[in-house]
Amino acid sequence: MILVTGAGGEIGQSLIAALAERGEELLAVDLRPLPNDTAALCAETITADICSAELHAQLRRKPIRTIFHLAAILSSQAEREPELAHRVNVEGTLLLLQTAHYLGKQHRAPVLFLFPSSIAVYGLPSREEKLRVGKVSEEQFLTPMTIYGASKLYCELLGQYYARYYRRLADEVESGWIDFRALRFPGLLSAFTRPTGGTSDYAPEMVHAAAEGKPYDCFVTPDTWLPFMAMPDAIRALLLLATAPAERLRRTAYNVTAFSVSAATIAELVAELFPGAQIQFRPDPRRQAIVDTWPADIDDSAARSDWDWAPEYDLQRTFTEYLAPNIARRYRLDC
Ligand code: NAD
Ligand code: AKB
Repeated sequence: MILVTGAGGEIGQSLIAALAERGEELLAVDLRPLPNDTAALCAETITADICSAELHAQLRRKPIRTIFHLAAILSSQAEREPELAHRVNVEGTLLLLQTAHYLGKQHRAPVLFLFPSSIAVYGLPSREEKLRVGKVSEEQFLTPMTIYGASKLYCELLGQYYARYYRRLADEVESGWIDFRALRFPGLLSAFTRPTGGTSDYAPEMVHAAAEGKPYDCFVTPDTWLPFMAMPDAIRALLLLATAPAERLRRTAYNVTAFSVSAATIAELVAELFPGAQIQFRPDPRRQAIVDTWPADIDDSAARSDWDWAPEYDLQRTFTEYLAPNIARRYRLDC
């Protein structure tokens, strides 16, 4: 059985569709009830807080072998509610690692634990430095300025600690440990769902607003650069890492990306796709300050060499072959 937490979110809904297509038995957990079409693909759904003791007691009775732990408070919301973000992102992850270890011992086998981290773990000192350094590797600039970035970086280390600590104990090796694997995602673009609470959200928000014929005020400046990825590639990355042979993995947290693009270029591509698009740039200083500390691009060569990662959607394909047809279908447009 595979457990997906945060299953009703953007990644969760797409991941559940992909896992169900592979015939997996799925247990989905989210604070909110899942959309009906996602719930229908799961063997069981639980509506609960990831920090609830009752939930963990329930999970410990299930034959769970793999966990995709997606439940989190994203960056912009986390800056508004830092204590909530710490509780969900850090305490929720710690509780789930403890449950994973318990399950591993029960089943006398390692539990695979997939954790989506983020480019938010990086903290570039200034906008100038960000543009000067270009691609950032996994070991550079690990000085996040947000509670979200700090919580992601800490949970990567916590997962690594749990994996190593229990592996070191000889008796635990026989009775199971946690096989912890983390991905540092860039901003994601989904045609089927809309983001809430993140700071890379300006890109998908521009696309969805234009598709609905609504005006959009972009909260960063046109010359703001970030790495991005289409949702199908994000799901492929999670599934590829999940099935990669352990002996090939040299790290616990890997950068993955598809393309790096400015907000101005996204606005141009959106205007090509939806000629009536009304996009204005009205930067929000707080959100701009967050994005200015995130890298303009990341180096994902370790993922490419260790587990054959390569994105299928570059910037052009993302717009013409993924967003355009699927958004047209979603909003029943002619484009
Ligand atoms: P999302 O906000 O769409 O989904 C998160 C889900 O977690 C929501 O359905 C929410 O209801 C649930 N949740 C929140 N608090 C909870 C709690 N206390 N208990 C149980 N469930 C709770 O986010 P997403 O885009 O699907 O992201 C999933 C994961 O991927 C997150 O960990 C996020 O940090 C990470 N990530 C996302 C992106 C991105 O651009 N979407 C980029 C990097 C990393
Ligand atoms: C956010 O903006 O918080 C996320 C992320 C890049 O982690 N989309």
